[in-house]
Amino acid sequence: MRPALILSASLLSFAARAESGYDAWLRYQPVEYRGPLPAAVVVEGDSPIVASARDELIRGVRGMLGRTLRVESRAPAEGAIFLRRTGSGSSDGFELKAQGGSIQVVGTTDRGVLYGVFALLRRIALGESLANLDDKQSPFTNVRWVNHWDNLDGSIERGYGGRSLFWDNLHARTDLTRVRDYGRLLASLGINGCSINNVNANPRILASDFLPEIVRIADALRPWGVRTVLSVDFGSPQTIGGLSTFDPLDPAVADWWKAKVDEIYRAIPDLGGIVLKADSEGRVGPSAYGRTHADAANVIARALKPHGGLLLYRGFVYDHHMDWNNPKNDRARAAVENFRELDGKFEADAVLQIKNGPIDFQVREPVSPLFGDLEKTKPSLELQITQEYMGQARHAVFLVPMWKETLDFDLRVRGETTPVKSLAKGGIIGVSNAGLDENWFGNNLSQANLYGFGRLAWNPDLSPEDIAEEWALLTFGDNPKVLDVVDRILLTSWRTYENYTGPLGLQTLTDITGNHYGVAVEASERNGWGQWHRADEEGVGMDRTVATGTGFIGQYWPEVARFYESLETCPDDLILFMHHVPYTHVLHSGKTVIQYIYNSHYDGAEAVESYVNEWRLLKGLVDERRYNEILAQLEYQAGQAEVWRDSVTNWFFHASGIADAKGRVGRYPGRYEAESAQLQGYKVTDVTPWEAASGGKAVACASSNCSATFSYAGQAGWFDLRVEYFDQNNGAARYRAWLNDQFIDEWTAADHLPTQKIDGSSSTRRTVRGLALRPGDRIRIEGSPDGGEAAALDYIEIVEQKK
Ligand code: GCV
Repeated sequence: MRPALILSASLLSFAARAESGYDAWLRYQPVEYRGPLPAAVVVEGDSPIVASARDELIRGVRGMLGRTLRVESRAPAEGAIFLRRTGSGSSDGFELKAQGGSIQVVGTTDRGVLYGVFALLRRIALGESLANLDDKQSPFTNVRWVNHWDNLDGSIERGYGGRSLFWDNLHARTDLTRVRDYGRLLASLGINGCSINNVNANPRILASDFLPEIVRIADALRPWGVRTVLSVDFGSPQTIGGLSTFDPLDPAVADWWKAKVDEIYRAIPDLGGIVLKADSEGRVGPSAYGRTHADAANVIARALKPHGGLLLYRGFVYDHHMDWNNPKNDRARAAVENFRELDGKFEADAVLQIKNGPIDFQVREPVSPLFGDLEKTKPSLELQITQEYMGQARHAVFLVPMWKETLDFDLRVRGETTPVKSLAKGGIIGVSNAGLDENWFGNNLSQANLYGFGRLAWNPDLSPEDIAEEWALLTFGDNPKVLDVVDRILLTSWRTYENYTGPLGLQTLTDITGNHYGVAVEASERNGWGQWHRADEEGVGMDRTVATGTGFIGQYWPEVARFYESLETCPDDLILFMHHVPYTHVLHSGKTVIQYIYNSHYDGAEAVESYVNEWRLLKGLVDERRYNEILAQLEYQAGQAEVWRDSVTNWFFHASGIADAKGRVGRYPGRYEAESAQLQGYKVTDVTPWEAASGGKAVACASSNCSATFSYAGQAGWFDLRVEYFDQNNGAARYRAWLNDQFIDEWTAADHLPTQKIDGSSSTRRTVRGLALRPGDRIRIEGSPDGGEAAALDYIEIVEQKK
């Protein structure tokens, strides 16, 4: 049974402060714990990490139990919590044991002690008894790192939670409090390394006069056992070192890397290592000199080796100028083709960092076959915590179920059980991109992804259900109603998002050459980037079979290859990733492909609508600020899900010419197009891509004030009014709504959506609830543009009010 939450008056102020989301899962809210607890803490050793462990223990116990542990230098007669390290073992494991009236927290390393303390505090927070405590844990891998794609100017590539924690204006931030607090969050999950700059690296990171900036950040992370890691540009020997070459086989280049790495280690002796993106997406690499990826990795790995540092070489290498017209071309094959031949040529301290799928963090991909292809090279698994193709923290998508599928996927290497997790011993690495937003990610629910990443990197055998439950309880308290709703949203959210953005292995149908956010079904086609789905009038999907397609499937071991090659066995979820089929092809589910595409989009949009309704039932049960923030996020998501639904289904209806058997696509009861309204000042404009706006058109205001008047033609009754408008990010247009002559609402379009255009990324919904409408009523929307923002409108929709 979970304990009831008791808020004591003295702790209320702490609770109120904590509810911005800043404390994430480390809220340490008061809990009722009836078991015995020693009154003192005795610490052996005085390293900064152990001091963090001691202070955290005191902080957590004080917050949750209202008691302040006494710090004693020797064992008191009545027992204590002992923090000590054995110094044996190379991993950061720990043991928690209740003994007599004492609790032993014993780590194999200082980090182990710290992780043991966090585990102890988590048990208290989860309401578990400490009476018979006997728990021994060691991490799955020694490399449990996060990568940040932070630029030195403070911007973040694919970051959705504010500007960089680390950098501003080409310097380390003056105030690094947030970095220290982030280190604490990471440590609470057992994450022990953090790369602090973008893999698209600014060479300046290696300039000697820049080193003090890195030192400051490393100093902030160190007390939490988080080792600093750097991303470097492979051309640095030339750009920073002044050499005439960066050829990895040139002895002067090898000497330069050695001297540079030595210099860094003199200042940061515990540097974790270096991440390298080379010959990818325009980055320079060994190909400039006809050298291999192994040559590139090894020259840096050899420099790192004497210091115990690792070189993480990114396996994300592909040609982004591929010929779309050649049906045999396939980006998915790139990783194996680039690295298979090099197996055995990498230094022992070079680790290949491989994304979970063969493309690029799409809503669904098969596992990268490269994991099963390396015998001598150590692979690590790269996952993306920041939700680049997954709704960019504007959509709630809990990624743990997806990661779990990757970790558990059986690659059948040599016909034997070989889950990916048994191969990824080189590490588990997550692209985090947390930022300065108070709740770190711009969305309270997105925190669950960092939490889940850390828990899985420590123990990939944990289940998504357990992780979701744990996170929900630590983050929102133990009200069963709250937990049920949060768990349900989290655990269904990936499928929901997939349903409306890219089912059946289509990949995320977004603007892949731009912001990777809004809907744009054809953006992936007819260009060299290779994220193709090849949908046309006849059918859809990439033929990756060995028999007739690109041969990608042949990169898997035979049992897996056979499974994907045959339409009989290929799972519905990946069918269009692996095969090109007619729209009338019948899936295992019994539905045709086209009907599945229609249904899944309606199911997805409906599911988000249900999240909103369920969340609204939690009013008063979740602190007000986070309740309102999450409600606003889910309501926005519900509007966007509808935009996606209509765009994708209309696009496929248009392409296939096959009607939706349920008659929904193209028919929108209660919808009134802006282009059909009585317009004053507003001009009708074509939207690109056409599917991103209802009817392919919107109205935009070219003067200082415009209006669109709609005449209501339905029955009398109570309704909600939804106004679909476009919130571009180059202004803050004002809108006002009137029912006949009565003013009913006003708002400003001042959200920060990733586009200046009138398109699927800016399309946004405003809901005015509870209007009594009569036939012939006039609804007038007035818009006043601002800056480049045109106060554009797509349509209004009048829907029966939900009971
Ligand atoms: C940091 C994708 C992203 C890029 C990213 C790249 C990578 O292509 O869109 O922003 O670059 O992956 O992982 O290197």
